[in-house]
Amino acid sequence: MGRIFIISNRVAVPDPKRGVQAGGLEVALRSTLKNHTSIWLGWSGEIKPQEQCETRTITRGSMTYIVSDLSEEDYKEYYSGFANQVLWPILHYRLDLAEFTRRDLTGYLRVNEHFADEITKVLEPDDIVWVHDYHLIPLARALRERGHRNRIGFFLHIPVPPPEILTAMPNHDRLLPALCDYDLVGFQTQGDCANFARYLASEIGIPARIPGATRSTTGVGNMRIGAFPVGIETEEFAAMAARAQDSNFLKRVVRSVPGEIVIGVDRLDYSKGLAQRLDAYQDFLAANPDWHGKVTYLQITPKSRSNIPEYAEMQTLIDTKAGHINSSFGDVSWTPVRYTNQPYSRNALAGLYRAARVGLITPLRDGMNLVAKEYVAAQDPDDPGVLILSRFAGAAAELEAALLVNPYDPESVASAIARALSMPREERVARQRALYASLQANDISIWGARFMKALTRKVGESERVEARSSSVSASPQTRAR
Ligand code: GDG
Repeated sequence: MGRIFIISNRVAVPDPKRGVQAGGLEVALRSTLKNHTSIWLGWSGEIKPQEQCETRTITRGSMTYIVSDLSEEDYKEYYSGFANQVLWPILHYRLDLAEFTRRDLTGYLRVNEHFADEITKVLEPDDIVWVHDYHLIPLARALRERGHRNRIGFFLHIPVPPPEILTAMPNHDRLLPALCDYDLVGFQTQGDCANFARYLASEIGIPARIPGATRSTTGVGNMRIGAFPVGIETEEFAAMAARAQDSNFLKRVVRSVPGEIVIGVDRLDYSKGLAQRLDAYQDFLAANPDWHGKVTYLQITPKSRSNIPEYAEMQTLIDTKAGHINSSFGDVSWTPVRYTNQPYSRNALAGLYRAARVGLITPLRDGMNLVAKEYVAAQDPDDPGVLILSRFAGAAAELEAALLVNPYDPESVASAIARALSMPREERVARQRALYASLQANDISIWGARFMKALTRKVGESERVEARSSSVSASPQTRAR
């Protein structure tokens, strides 16, 4: 096997001197990449005037980073526009929030072509390419058009809605069939695979079977699809949480909170269901006066994408709701909600999860949701907290022993909060055991290896299913493989 190319929208080059640490994806891929020469390529995170944009190569140990700056126009059209105002809402089932323009789609395709040009400068025939997430859907097609016949895989970190929603995306037929130029397309859950398989069948005429089990794949045209649910570094995270208990920061927080802690940690994003969650907590307080003064809800919500209008509006809405709960229910000695936009260190988060009796993770839709998994890993096995999890998070498929709730139904979430807070220790311990076992069964250390194995596996002829429509195999390279 040649070198491994990882391609993702953002590339955070670790720089210990400036305190830039490895990003989430880099931690996830660490064990996969450690025995290989690897090249990571994507956006530098910098926006510059067009004439000053450049591509730089930086080496750190066995990893080479190739990062490109984006122009103001690229950033607006590719990143803020098509990726975050069309693909993000639609793939999270929010057609109502999508704002499509042809100009943004053109910018999105242009930046993908640019990344393909940069890859072409350094790609060798036996290199393996692994592309990440919704920013880069057409990248394999752009590479095939440049003559590359390498193995190319794609992993989508966010959900796939049913075809009834996908087909409402203007120009979906220009974009989504390009996924067929990958050798392997991985999703978070079997539900996502099934939705995509239905799209292929109804829109492109590929009779796709749905993979029989998570981690198995199925042949679709010249590519394969499969579910590869992302995990976390379970034992390392558990150890970090146990250590963090003794930190001065944590002791100070715990001392300052009267009674039990309910915790939520989410980027400020409409997919996370924060407004509905605050409504549910308000319903809980209204229905359970005995808990007044004895429970505090800590919501840690670092800001994201603040330049997009929906995000700025949401910030005002959440501020207002949190303030309203505090003024309606709180008093001088008790603040029912502590809501902050401050980011915290991973250590601090681990300690806070462990100190919280309830993890309240209720996205309206989420590809996976790693916070739910981190909350479970952080618990004391002898006296664990209770995870309340949205049934619409990808993680719910694995974390069945959580209290699964419908985030659109605030009264039922309120009842789950009351139930979690008074759950007997034996039930908490039994649920925690089951949850922790499911984390161990799907630890992040094997995620990348599992994907790579499926990507590099030789596919038997019998597994190939020919497409009815020629649009799938638009590039001759794809058909020839
Ligand atoms: C996308 C998909 C999928 C949060 N606040 C702080 C902080 N975090 C960390 C959490 C967790 C990560 O950020 C968030 O991951 P999630 O999975 O919960 O959500 P997204 O950011 O939306 O991620 C998602 C994921 O990709 C992976 O495939 O699970 O469905 O939407 O690790 O701990 N970390 C630090 N300070 C904070 O304040 N250090």
